[in-house]
Amino acid sequence: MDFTIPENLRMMQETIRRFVQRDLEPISRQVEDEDRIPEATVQKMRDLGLFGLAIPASYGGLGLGVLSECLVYEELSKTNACFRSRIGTNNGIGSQGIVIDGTEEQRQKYLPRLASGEWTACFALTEPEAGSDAAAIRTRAELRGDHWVLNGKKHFITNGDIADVATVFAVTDPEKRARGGITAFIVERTFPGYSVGTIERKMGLRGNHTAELVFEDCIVPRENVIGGEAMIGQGFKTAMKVLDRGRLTMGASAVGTAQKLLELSLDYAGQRVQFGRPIAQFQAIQFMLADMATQIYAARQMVHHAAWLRDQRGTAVVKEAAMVKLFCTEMVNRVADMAVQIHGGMGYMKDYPIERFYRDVRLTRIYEGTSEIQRLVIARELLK
Ligand code: COS
Repeated sequence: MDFTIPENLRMMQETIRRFVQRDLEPISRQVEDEDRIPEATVQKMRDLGLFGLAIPASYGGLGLGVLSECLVYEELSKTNACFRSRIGTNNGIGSQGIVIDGTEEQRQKYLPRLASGEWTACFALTEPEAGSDAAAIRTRAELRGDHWVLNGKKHFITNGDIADVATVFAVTDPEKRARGGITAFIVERTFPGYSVGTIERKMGLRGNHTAELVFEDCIVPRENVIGGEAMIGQGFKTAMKVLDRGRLTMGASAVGTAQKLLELSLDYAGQRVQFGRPIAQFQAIQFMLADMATQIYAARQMVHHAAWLRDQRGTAVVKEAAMVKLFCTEMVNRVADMAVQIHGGMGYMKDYPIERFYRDVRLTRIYEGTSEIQRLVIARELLK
């Protein structure tokens, strides 16, 4: 066994680390206050190729393997979560349907624009009546002549307000649903009948928005079924495959954020004096630091191994990906809680980044599949 991270990946990690320290972290507070990322920063992210990390090089992306991508997300998650979220849908759920199941024409048409960051993608599965039970979606698609007509509403769509193109899941056969009755479509913002609804107000992740998408007799060309005519009815499987991949990068992000919280806590505990000594000298604080570090270590090894396994196999690692999402996101929530505790009253104040991390990490146990759904997926795999 060799656990060494190859030199080229370490260099890439170093580049992202510097970018986070120089360009992102200094504005993380401003982004939180203004609830938007400055366009100049988005441009720097484009210039670094961050929008195309996971898009194959033949379509203009960096074509990174999953392990490399995880290393990038680990670094990128040591600052305000909105930066990762901004590029996340182009690399992950917004584009991977096209990467995994798209036709050659679809890949050539859409992926280069997403890889460059010229266009933003989003993933429109969730609906008011269908969250964890994704097969219960109601958005309908009907074939009329040479185009599909979509009607329905999606919500909680990350980057939905700014997306130029959406991967939309709709029911094409209500009898079959998840087994042959849900189809994935590529829907451009400019297609007639497509509109952005309410921009939702959330607990955290300021600087990155989630929105409703509304389809009212939305006209979608026949050629925009992901994977072409042969894939009509196969959209549920496409969604599942896309989510499997995202669970690994989600785990990596949790590790990065947890590492940052540990570093902030170590600094604070070394400086904060109570009872005449830095609080780091008290065993109560030391035990929390030790627990944080131990859990991060375990989570990081898990992410790296599962990502490596995925790169080796070239196909989904369903059980391991769900385990990674479950363990790492639960871990970062425990770490964030301890970080607040170590910082005491300061951890609760807006002047410190701790409270922002605490709010932002709460979402990781919910989106892209709740912890309960991960357990369900793991158990099903075990019992197969
Ligand atoms: N990869 C490929 N195909 C998969 C798959 C996967 N990981 N998981 C399921 N499928 C296939 C199944 O094999 C089945 O097809 P066949 O009958 O041809 O074998 C079909 O999809 C239906 O699967 P299943 O019976 O498991 O569907 P369920 O309705 O029971 O739902 C869960 C399964 C709960 C796993 C699914 O609804 C889910 O993932 N929910 C969470 C959704 C989510 O993460 N939402 C977050 C918001 S989107 S960012």
